Amino acid sequence: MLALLGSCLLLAAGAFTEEDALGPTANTAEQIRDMHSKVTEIWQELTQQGAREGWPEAGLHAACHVQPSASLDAAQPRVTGLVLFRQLALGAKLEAYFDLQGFPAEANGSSRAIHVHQFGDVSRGCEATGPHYNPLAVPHPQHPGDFGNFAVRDGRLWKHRAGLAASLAGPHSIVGRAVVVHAGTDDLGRGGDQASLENGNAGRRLACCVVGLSGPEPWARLVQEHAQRRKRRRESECKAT
Ligand SMILES: [Cu+2]
Ligand SMILES: [Zn+2]
Repeated sequence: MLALLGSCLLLAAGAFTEEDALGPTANTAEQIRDMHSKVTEIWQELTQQGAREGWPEAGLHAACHVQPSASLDAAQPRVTGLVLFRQLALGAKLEAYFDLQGFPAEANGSSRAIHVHQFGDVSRGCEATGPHYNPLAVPHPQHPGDFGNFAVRDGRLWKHRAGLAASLAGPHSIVGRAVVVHAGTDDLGRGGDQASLENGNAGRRLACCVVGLSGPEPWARLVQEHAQRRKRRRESECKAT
């Protein structure tokens, strides 16, 4: 593979000299782009092959321990909790559990946006996590970590989502990046302004965390907890009707 990479670079270098001999370097930019995409392809193949071979049988897992933003003022709710991820195979869609509390009681029925942001730096509050993670330079809400809106009930938000575009491996892995919980609702790119196409006008960053690989235990525990919670909710709804 490395030999292939080397010969690829030599080929591209050869193309430059030829071009220079011909005079103007009109095609140089195109060739650089071409070489870049070839090298990226080889690198992706190499890393993905490694990831496939080392893939755990129970799937790859990650955990993100959500903490209130360090830069929040006292009037803002202090949201804490857990976001867990599972990916069963390389290239498979991601699944996630969102389990957050600390929203104000009057927030019932409101929707909060959650996204993956570029940097896993929460040292200066959630602002340090930068913009939405956007490896393909596309508009919002097509970013891999645009998880959308989540309903709050009794100060709590808990939800299982499947079919997410983000990945825990490969060149566009979200591991080491941040999950950010917003105070507002994501307008999903329909806000009619520039910010809508960058971040969905989702408002203040209430809380955030850094995605880190984990074992399968936290996921298994949360699956059980959620099943019990769903059962309790059903029972209380049955009693109420
Ligand atoms: Cu965000
Ligand atoms: Zn986005």
